[in-house]
Amino acid sequence: MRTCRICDSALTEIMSFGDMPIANGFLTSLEEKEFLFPMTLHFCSQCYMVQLGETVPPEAMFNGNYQFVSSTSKAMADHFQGNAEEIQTRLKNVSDPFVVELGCNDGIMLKHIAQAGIRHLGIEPSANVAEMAKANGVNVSVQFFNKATAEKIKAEHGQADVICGSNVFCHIEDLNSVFEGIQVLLKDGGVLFFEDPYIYDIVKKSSFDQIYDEHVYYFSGLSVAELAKRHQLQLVDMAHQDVHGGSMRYYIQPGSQNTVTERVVEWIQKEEDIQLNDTRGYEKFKDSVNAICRDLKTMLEDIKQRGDKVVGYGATSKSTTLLNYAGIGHDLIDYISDNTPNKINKYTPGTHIPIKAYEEFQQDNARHVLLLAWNHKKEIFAKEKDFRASGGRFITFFPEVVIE
Ligand code: DWN
Repeated sequence: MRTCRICDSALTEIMSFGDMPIANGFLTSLEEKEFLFPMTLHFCSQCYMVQLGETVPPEAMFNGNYQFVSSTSKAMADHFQGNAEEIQTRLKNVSDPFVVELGCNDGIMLKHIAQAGIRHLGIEPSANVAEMAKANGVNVSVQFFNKATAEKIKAEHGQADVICGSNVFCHIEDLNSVFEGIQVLLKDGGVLFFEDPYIYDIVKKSSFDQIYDEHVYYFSGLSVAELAKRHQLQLVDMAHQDVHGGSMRYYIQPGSQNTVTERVVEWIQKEEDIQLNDTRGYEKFKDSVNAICRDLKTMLEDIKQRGDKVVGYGATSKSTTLLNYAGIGHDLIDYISDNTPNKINKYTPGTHIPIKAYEEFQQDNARHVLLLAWNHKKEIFAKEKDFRASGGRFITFFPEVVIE
């Protein structure tokens, strides 16, 4: 029997996806042997945490060869600049503040804090992206964060006024140890805020591609409030973010007597309305996921049978789940265009679809494009308005398969 990583209670399986490769494990050669793991999604009825059944050792995912860099999207760059501005406003009246970001990636947010002359430290376990952050003027320490590292940072720099992390907390299996570290490092009156894909959006849209090896947890207000409480911290605010297909930012402070905003009450009510505090809330998820996969595959097969080709747009981590679970391979997708230099000329994990530079897509006459980076739709549709105006079509698939 599997038990909850947060509270040790028994877990209930929501869905099984079969064997999956590492989502960011893009292959340089088809001869490479791939690491596979049985991917399942579970729910804890005690602390409401949705989580993977089996996980992959972090060193196999976040190492010197990590392929995802945050700064490939203009919208995300703007989003993180907004985060940095919010931090600066919060710290306006604090003398000599100290900001710590967990998983600072290429410094997309922290570089603004550095430019404002604020004392800061990025903690980033993937050495290659940490180098990019350094090049962006950010102070970075290449390590995983836990109680022991928090003690060291505190001894060297003092406690932090702000600790933050975007799309990081859901990646860390031993979240209790991270929260123990936060208890050590966060000043009284300081704030921890983090954002990650929101299980409410995932269930509402059936956007199951957010589920992959790197994402151990799928948070809700319900589960984050419980997690915070275990560590003498309190969930005080929630702010929904229109990024990564629907994310939630959670604000947490030390103690239990802080002012809690109306937004927390409202969001938790919405979560309870769709029963995210009960296994029943997840029952229909599997059926809608399977229906989307069936419809999508049928549509791609029809296009192929007509003699047309389909290419993919955005070799995302997410698409590893979509393509592998739906059984969509090189027979249905000619190639995937991506603007990340280190993904070009590689192959997608498990499905072995070649990844090509965006310039090749621009010179191509492909008329059907599977929008794998669907979370960047607004930005991509703006960029590809000529393609669409000349009859090119995008296929999107959440909450249902459509051509637009
Ligand atoms: O949590 C995570 C999130 C935040 O980022 C990670 N575990 C890894 C990563 O997930 P992802 O790979 O699914 O993220 P994106 O941002 O959806 O990836 C977009 C991909 O599409 C990148 O490879 C860049 C590419 N892209 C492109 O080729 N043209 C993106 C845009 C906006 C474009 O115009």
